[in-house]
Amino acid sequence: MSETAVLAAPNDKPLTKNEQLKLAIPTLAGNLAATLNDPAAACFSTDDEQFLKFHGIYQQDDRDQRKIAKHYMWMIRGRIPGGVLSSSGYLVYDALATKYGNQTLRLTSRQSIQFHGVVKTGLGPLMRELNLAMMDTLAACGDVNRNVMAPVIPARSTAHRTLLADAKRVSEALLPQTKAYHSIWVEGVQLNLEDPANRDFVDPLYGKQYLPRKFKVAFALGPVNDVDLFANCLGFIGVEAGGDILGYNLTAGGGLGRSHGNAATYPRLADVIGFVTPEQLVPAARAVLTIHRDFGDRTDRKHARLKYILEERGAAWFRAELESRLGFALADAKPYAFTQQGDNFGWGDAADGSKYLGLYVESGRVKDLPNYRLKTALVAIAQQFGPEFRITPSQNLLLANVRPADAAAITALLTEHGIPVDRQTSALRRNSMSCPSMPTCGLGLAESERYLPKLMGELEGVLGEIGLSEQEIIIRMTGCPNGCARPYMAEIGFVGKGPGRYQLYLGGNESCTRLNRLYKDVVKEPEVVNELRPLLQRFQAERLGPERFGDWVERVLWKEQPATN
Ligand code: SRM
Ligand code: SF4
Repeated sequence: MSETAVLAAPNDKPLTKNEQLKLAIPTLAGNLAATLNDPAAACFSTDDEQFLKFHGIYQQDDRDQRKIAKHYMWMIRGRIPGGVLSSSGYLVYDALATKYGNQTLRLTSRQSIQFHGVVKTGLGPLMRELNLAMMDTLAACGDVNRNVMAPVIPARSTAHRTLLADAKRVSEALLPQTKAYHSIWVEGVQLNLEDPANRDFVDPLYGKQYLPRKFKVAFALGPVNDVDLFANCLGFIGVEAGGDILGYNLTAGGGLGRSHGNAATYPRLADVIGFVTPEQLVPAARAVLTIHRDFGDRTDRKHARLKYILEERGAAWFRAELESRLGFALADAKPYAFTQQGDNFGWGDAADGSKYLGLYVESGRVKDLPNYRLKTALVAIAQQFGPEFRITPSQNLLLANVRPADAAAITALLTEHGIPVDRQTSALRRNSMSCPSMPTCGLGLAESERYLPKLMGELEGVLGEIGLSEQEIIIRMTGCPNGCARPYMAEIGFVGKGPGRYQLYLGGNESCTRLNRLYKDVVKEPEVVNELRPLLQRFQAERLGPERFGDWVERVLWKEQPATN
């Protein structure tokens, strides 16, 4: 089958509005450059909002100010495969956030960086300057492949280096080819939509309609599942031989987004499909993407992710379809094991003799506080020592390729700026994540990034009372059920239901290979700690040896009280 074939919609329902937009303007140019260049236009049209996403941009408004007036601002997300930036690249991000954004950089749960609070006059210059520095935001959002994730730890260097290079190869191979991105953001020119070359443009991989929905790829290497591999549409688990990568177990059909009150939407873990060699990697990635393209539901965006194809047609059907597109049979998956998730903090030694430093960044928000000047410190480190910046899948930072002779000076610089290197934060915070939600996210129902630190303080108090201060528990919070900080994989997950109200999910595991389950449908903010205290007390009393909280929930709590989902 040709790479660009699009099968008929699986039912007779009309195509969604987004599908019609993509068909009408397959270059994804919309009217973006014209609006950008028009000082009288306060914002982009609702149609253009959809096109903006393919360029890595979201039109937002400040939700704190909604009652007074709609205050438009833009969020811009970088494409940073594997989360790796050079020091000079990082300095560009920092300078642009300072000049055009809200003075913060937001490290994301997919190893990217977001600018928040960019005003319209800053949007064009920011995009141009980022691109002129040879970085881009193409396909960081939209119905295309998103930022490709890869492990950050350079400790076992050969295999990790290969993995990262392969992640970049896949990222490049899945990029859309439209020339609109360059035309709008670098040249500032509106594409002529009537020109047949633009009107009839067909992307060689995505076709005229792109994907029915977003598509996500991650690479992982056991025993560390730091990327939450099974939450991705397509995953590659590195299989090592002789210290390098022999090939990959291919996984498909993971995804977390759901909607309140819609049981037809649910989080799902990916299935392990088979094994591919490094040469088969890119063809396999493209073929999986085309299965999503051709079989995904284009009539209902809530049902359009690849995970629903896997759930409804099954892994055996999927493997046969993939093999038929590839023209060869896949080998069976090879043994693999994940035992842990999460980041390394403090100094570590890489196999090539260099050092790396893991830094905790609360909710991924790089900013300066009076006694904690992380933003300034990172700029100084980039300028003086030039390490590689690696954004972790848990919204933290790893400075890599540090010369051993520089380590002491970097520690001193951080200490001067109020940032400890040894004991950076509590065991609880080290394992936490939250999504941005208010005031930038238009979909947020409850606070997340602005509430989690307070809740963490309260829970640290409870754990201290019952003698568990050093206990690691993976806690994640999101302001709505879309799942951006992957709360459904956490040992304790909070999912916003409305202002000050959260669903409480319990029972994920240390390696983030198990979905948690709903424990309470509504917990009000003041009750969260009282809800958890007795459970944590019982966990302390009943745990078997070093058993984790999530495993205790699975072994004991779910036996007594069947989960509601
Ligand atoms: Fe997300 C939409 C932020 C990772 C599932 N996500 C959004 C938007 C763009 C809101 C919107 O559509 O208007 C959020 C912007 C908020 C803001 O103000 O910045 C947003 N998502 C994020 C980030 C920044 C959260 C973070 O704390 O880091 C992450 C950016 C990742 C990146 O760099 O590419 C982010 N989003 C995720 C993840 C986690 C992952 O991919 O590993 C998920 C769950 C996994 C998945 O996709 O199934 C996720 N985001 C969603 C969904 C639900 C999709 C679905 O299938 O239902 C939406 C809503 C949508 O797409 O309609 C969404
Ligand atoms: Fe927004 Fe919901 Fe994602 Fe949080 S989980 S960033 S509230 S879409």
